[in-house]
Amino acid sequence: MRIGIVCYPTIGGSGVVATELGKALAEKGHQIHFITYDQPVRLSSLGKNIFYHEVMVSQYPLFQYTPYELVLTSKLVDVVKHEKLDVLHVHYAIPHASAAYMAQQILKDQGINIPFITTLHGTDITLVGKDPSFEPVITFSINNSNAVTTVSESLKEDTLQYFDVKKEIEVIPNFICPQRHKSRPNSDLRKSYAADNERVIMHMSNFRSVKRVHDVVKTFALIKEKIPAKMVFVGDGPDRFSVEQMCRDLGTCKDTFFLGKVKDVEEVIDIADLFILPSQTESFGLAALEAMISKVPVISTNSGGLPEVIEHGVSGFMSDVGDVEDMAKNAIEILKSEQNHNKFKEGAYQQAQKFDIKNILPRYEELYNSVLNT
Ligand code: GMT
Repeated sequence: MRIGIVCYPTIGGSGVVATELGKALAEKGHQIHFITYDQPVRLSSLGKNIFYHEVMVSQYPLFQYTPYELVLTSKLVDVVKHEKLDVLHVHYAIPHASAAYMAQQILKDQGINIPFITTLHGTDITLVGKDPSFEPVITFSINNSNAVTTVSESLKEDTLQYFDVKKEIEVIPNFICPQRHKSRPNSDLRKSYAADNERVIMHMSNFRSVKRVHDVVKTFALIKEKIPAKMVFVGDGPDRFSVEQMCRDLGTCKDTFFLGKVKDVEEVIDIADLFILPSQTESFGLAALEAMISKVPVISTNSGGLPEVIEHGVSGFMSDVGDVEDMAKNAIEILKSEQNHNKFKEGAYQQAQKFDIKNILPRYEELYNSVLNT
């Protein structure tokens, strides 16, 4: 099959999922065309069956806001026509689904039929999508997609709650590529942050307010009262400055490291003993899954799709949003003994196996086939 994949090329989860999906499909012999404004971060090198088409947006003095969606649409028309694509798969509704719809209509006028699938990832629905200024376009493009998927049951429910969706939604959960996350303990790296008797607690995110990164700082301060530990933050974003400020205020700075953005998360996640994800909401929580496959138990909230990913009491624990005391208590429970820690590490790993890409890939292939046959 010749498949066009549209996604954000940035470090965020939707771009990672789209890129890893494309790479796995290419390995199975499908021809994959990534169409986006920059080379996706996880597409470090192009391999067999993989092609990348850059959407180049020019600046004109007339435009205060450059119309990216129109340039993307024209690119989609061009790539579908000349690379003879069978199907388009767009990740994140805004603005990819409406661009795909418009490309579909333009191509129809030229006698070319191209179905498109929209995968909803989370903030396109829960944060951005329900902004009334986007609502009519999102509703329309979801309803006019040839197929729609969400990455969790929870996101499906949110989509049905916030939008007047008539289209059937299939839940296809996010996945992990175990090969990529094969354990490669880097004791030198670990030693540069923590002594042998100290635990390494990690948080990784885009530091947006939905991630509640300040709760990580508060939770760590409570853990630190009971257990020798170091805190490692991975990622960057709008809240980083105030998070660093809070560490200074709470006096946890000397035990805290901010690594900034890391492209290949598996290279750092291995050094963690515990992962914290205290999000306000999380449609899925790919970062938690990436921790779990590296045998790192997870402390998180019980919001959104997280209960579909984390098995409470087995791969970690979930608490109510903002309940930092409970999160700290749970962290201490996991780390209280080597034996207990090992039990949770194994539980995390076993739970993550359920999301092995080998179980998920065929579901996307079936979906592509189903839209081709309608
Ligand atoms: O806002 C973000 O966290 C980024 C966003 C994205 O598009 O990269 O993440 C969303 O999609 C991920 C991949 O499906 C999910 O694992 C994240 O849970 C989801 N983020 C939220 O729902 C907040």
